Amino acid sequence: MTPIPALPYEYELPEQGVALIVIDMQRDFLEPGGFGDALGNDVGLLRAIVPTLQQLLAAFRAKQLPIFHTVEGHQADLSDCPKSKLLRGKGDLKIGDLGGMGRILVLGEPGNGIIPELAPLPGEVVIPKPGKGAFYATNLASLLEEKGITHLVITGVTTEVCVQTTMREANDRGYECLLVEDATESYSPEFKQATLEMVRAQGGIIGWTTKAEEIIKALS
Ligand code: C5J
Repeated sequence: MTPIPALPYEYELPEQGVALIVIDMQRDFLEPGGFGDALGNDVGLLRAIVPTLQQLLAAFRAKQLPIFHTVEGHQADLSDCPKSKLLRGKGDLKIGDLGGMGRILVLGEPGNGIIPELAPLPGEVVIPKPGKGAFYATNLASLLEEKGITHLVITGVTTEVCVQTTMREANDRGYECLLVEDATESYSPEFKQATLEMVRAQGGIIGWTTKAEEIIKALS
């Protein structure tokens, strides 16, 4: 174990049994014409974390530690999209409609692809997920168990939606979760800040937060 500076106190990073989780760095959320854009967000804001994520990916790859990418998306017939999610919001474009990058939030469409700068390498798992949390209706739990993972380094977008939901799901399942402050982003800076604070409140009720450089230093 390597203790690394974190909040609310040091996080013990193991040499094995740790995985990097990269949540929903897909064109749907980062580029014009996708789901994030359809909901009225400034999608350019999320690009700030791309260089940091590239560094984290390189550090995990160098140590041959497991990496899991997720993408939020639905089957083409939308059979895995609850009506509540389908009908939510008052935008012009809804899930399944044809947007600027194919059908919005549908698996396999151009907009559903991970941005090229963060493209998964062969051997890295990409988990399609119909919900906000990466454990809901996916095989993530069994894959983590197979690999003996106990510690999760969590990154991606958006901090207060899919990232936070996944971290809460993981925490309830007993994982030691570390959220990387400069490798997660939100369309709303105040929501990001609030999420970081609520995760590490009450002695780390959901887990820890730290900066990417602390993890990279510990791994190198
Ligand atoms: C959202 C996500 N915000 N990846 N998805 O709908 O956070």
